[in-house]
Amino acid sequence: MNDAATRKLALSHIWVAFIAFILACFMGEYQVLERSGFISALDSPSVYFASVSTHGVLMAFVLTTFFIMGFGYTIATTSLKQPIWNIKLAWAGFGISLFGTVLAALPLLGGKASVLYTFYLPMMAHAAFYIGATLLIVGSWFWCVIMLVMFSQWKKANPGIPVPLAMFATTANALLWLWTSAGVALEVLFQAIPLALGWIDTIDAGLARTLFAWTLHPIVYFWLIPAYTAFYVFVPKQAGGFLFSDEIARAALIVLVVFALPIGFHHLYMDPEQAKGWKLLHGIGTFVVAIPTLVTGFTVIASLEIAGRLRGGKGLFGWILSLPWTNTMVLSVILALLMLIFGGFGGIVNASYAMNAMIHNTAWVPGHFHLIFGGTTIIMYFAIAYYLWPMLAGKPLFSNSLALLQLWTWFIGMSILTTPWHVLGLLGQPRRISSVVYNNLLTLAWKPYEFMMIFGGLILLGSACLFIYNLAKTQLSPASEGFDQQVEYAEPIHPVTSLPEYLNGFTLWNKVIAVLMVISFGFPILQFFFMDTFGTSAWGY
Ligand code: HAS
Ligand code: CU
Repeated sequence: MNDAATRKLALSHIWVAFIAFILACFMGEYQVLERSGFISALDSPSVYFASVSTHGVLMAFVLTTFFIMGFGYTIATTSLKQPIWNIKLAWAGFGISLFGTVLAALPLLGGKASVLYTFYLPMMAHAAFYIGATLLIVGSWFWCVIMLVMFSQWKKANPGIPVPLAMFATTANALLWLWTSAGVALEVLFQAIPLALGWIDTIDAGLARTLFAWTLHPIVYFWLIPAYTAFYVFVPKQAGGFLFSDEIARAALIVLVVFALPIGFHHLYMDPEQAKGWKLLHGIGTFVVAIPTLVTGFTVIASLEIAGRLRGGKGLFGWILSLPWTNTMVLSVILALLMLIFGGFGGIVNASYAMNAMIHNTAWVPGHFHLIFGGTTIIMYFAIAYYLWPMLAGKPLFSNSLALLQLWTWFIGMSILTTPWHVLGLLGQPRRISSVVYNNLLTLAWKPYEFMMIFGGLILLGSACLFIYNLAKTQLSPASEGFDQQVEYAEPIHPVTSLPEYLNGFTLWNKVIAVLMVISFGFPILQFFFMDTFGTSAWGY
């Protein structure tokens, strides 16, 4: 495995990620309880919104960013077989992101930033929240730079040789993140912080929502790419087979990165500040971005089939049974794909312009993203952690059977939590509300689903505790003599010896992204500077 310095760096990042995660899980369970109205002592909109804002920020920004950075450092050093380029810079990035997280957490926990993780302006939080969030992002840019430098240095030193797929995927994600975070950075620097500090009196809320939409879609793929990386570079090997195609994997990652960016208006279908032609354009792009996910699903299932057949599986579906279901990586991918079917289906409904009106701002939307993010994506973060922990901590995993139980309970809990949300959305229950008790016939129909949610949340909380327990026990167990496990990368069934430059680098794709961004966001942003618009003053804190 990589050197001790990298292991410490990666472990520190990933521990921050999982501490944020477990805290947010407790908040989640409180939220379903409060929202249901079953325990009147818990009723408190102000505590609810403080909690749900902290939960969202911890899960969507802190867990993801720190996990992705830690995972990236591990991938870079093990796949390129090189130490971190400039480890001091990496620690500086860690420190800045951690400081930003703590700074943002203070107003969040104090109820001074109850603006949810999307913090739509003109709702106002304490300036420390925006400054903290900005620092979290700035720290992560250090990581992006390190990934890009290591990628290019390796390419220069190994001309004509394909960059290892794992590093290709990680660099794709670093590049995606630089492009993605620019939208929200502009919003926060030029609108939120000046407004919060009283430097300006009003902002344009339409412009703020447009800039946030720039970030809001690609950020979900920033979260997702580590899961896809594991699908491609760990799963086939762990299942006992080969990757179906290295080239298809690269092509899927490229389409994912390029088309993730210019399509954010599917979050603004119901907003008035953008015209319908632009929404249609972004809508079409949204359907294009679903394709690499379908391709990824295909490649992973094909790789699993190769493994299943190599293990002696016969018949149309017999190979599924012969997969090693007790391998945490293999079990996770199966459960992740199952959740992806329904989470992705919900995404397609959301993306369909007319159907969006049916579910927008209802409980359906948290149903969609808890299933596809909390389900598909996070279960792969667990799988990655279980796989890497022995190598990072230098000790075997405390308990594989506990890990399997944890993965199954996460899957069951997430299914029980999100199915009612989808139904409730269709029954008209709004999202972002602290109480569902309106005392009429409509809300009576919601009751059984509220029960299910509490139950699903409890299972998830138990599962999350098991996860942390297993990792902590592994790390705290006495060092094992001679334990030396290495990260093993899957081989493609047809080895790649050379690749065209467009499948081995990002220069061309950067240019394509720049053109697409100008087309899809140029006029929609510039219009705010040509139009007479009404400024909005801050509202809330
Ligand atoms: Fe989404 C809202 C559209 C994917 C996250 N999404 C959200 C929000 C979040 C989020 C956080 O168009 C809420 C934002 C907010 O707070 O306002 N989403 C999509 C589409 C996709 C999609 C089209 N979303 C994601 C992913 C996320 C994520 C991934 C996080 C990681 N989403 C939307 C839209 C909205 C939205 C609208 C706005 C809604 C509104 O009105 O507010 C696609 O990428 C999905 C493509 C996936 C598929 C599924 C393919 C299935 C496969 C599985 C095959 C497996 C088999 C089983 C056959 C089409 C590949 C094998 C079995 C074995 C045993 C081996
Ligand atoms: Cu989106």
